Amino acid sequence: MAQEAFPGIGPVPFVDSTSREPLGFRHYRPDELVEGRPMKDHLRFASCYWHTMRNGLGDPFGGAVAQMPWDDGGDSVENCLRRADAFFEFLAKCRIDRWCFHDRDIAPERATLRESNADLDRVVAHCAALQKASGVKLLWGTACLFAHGRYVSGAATSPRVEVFAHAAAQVKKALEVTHALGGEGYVFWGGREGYTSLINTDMKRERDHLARLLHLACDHAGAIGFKGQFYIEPKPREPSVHQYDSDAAACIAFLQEYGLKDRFKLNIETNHATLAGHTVEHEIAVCRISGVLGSVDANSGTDHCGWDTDEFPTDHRLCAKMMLEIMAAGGFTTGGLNFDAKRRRESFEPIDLFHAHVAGMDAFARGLKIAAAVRADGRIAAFVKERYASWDSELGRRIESGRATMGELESLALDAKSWPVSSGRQEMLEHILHGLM
Ligand code: XUL
Ligand code: CO
Repeated sequence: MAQEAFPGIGPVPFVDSTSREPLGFRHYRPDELVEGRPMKDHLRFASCYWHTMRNGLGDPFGGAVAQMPWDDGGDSVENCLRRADAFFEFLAKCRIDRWCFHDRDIAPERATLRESNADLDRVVAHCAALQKASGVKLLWGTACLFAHGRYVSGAATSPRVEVFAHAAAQVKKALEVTHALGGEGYVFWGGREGYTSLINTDMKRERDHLARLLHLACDHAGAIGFKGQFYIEPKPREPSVHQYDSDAAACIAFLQEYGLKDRFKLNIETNHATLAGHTVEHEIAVCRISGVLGSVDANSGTDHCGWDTDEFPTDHRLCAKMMLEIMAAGGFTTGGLNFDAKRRRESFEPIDLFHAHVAGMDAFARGLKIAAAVRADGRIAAFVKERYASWDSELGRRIESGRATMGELESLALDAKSWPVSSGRQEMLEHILHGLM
């Protein structure tokens, strides 16, 4: 048997909710039923390869510090295979049964796409075997269309047609390997699809080209029989000053404008929502009402910082607010909670990977239980229903169904001297909500 990457650790135990053992699940119980559904099916946790295995925790001021004794730092396929072994060992010990990756996380970029594809195939075959042996599933795959220098001005939105061609070819292969691994979804995150200055940018052409790549991907999925869900992941800035997929509403409008809404849903990321000036609950709600909530990249940010810090979501109150919206949308089907999160630079020991994921998983488990309690309590939902009750009147129904005319409404309004408005009771509702947390 290969040498263990995490000797002396795990499987992470289930401990009492009052336990003082830090590396243990105080709330997460995979098979415990919440609203009749096992916790693990509500939460559908995934770990991402790029942060868990490939992030050395460097920052703009200093290099990698993460200790990864299983990784020799080279770009041989053998090193890639050892890394995959370490990752699947981590998943099993941490009780996570899904994962996500970019093509270039798991296998290196070579001089030509042909050579890169050949090495990717070797690593994918190994990952397929690891999946089979462990029962772990692929939540989604994607292509890295932002790291290589050819993508300096975007991939689908590059001013160079040759770069578009390369991006399309890379997506083709990434889709094929996602399909080969039984992926439940495929993500497009904008990467460098945006602009730094309008002065040198043909925005119409760039958006048209982005939509063209998405259509090509849909066509190819049909050709190879990939029935997984496509997702777009909104983010307003970073790395570009303006990203075309800036927030959920902008993405939905884009999908509608280009005839893509049937095939795509959204992958909402907490820290991207805050960068867009929204809460993550807002972004999930926007998806919910449009029927496009797909998946969630679960992380958190530092509100007063303005950078995508990709911190682990360890605050159960944030998780409860997210779970309330996710449950209101009917819960996940193909999607899940992917920890698109990295440890702080100072948390550089291998065991910190466990502490970080366990903290996030437990926060979501607790958040799930709180959300279920809020729904069972019912006072907040009842208040909101009552607040809009006048719309259930004959007049409300006539307006909502489009039967009322301006003239009819004017005749009701012209001589009115009082209006039955009532308090929104925000503080009372917050008191109820926080009391249940
Ligand atoms: C970048 C980001 C990506 C996507 C996948 O901010 O979130 O890691 O999730 O490309
Ligand atoms: Co993400």
